[in-house]
Amino acid sequence: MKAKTWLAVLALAVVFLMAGAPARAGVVWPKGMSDHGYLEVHASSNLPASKVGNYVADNVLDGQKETAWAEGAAGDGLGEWIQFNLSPGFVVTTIGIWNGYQKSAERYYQNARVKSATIIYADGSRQKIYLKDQVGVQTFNPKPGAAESIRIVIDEAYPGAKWPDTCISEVDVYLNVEQ
Ligand SMILES: [Ca+2]
Repeated sequence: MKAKTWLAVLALAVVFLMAGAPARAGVVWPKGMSDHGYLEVHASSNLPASKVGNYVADNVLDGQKETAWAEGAAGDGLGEWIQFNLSPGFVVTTIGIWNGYQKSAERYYQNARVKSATIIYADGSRQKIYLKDQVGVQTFNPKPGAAESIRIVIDEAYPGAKWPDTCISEVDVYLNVEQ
């Protein structure tokens, strides 16, 4: 199948899925965008599930700030990362990060939050970002034409009052069709 035809099929599938089917794990429908593809997310580590929930990478794409990815390395998890692979023919236009575990104000401060991170693109280029220690979403402009994948590496963390685990509740990866 020719690339153009394939893209048309993908676009139709996206429209169909948006029309009625519920979002499934690993797929994100960025809020307010009309052209978007699929995303797959995985991480370098995650905290094992507890009695109250799990902390897997998919939690950053479920649209709920009450669930989070928590890295599973020792300490604040510096050097741990979460990576998004996106469908061919799409580029990332905006990245929104819901820092920390935003289930509640208490949970937010009990766990560590990202203070700074490095975004690593598929071509190996890097972008340093700094995050505020606050709830809600913080948006960043990726490098123009960012395609294939983005990896967010934790460089520094705001320490948690109770647990050292660094958390991210949601990542809104806005996609657009590659021009
Ligand atoms: Ca979530």
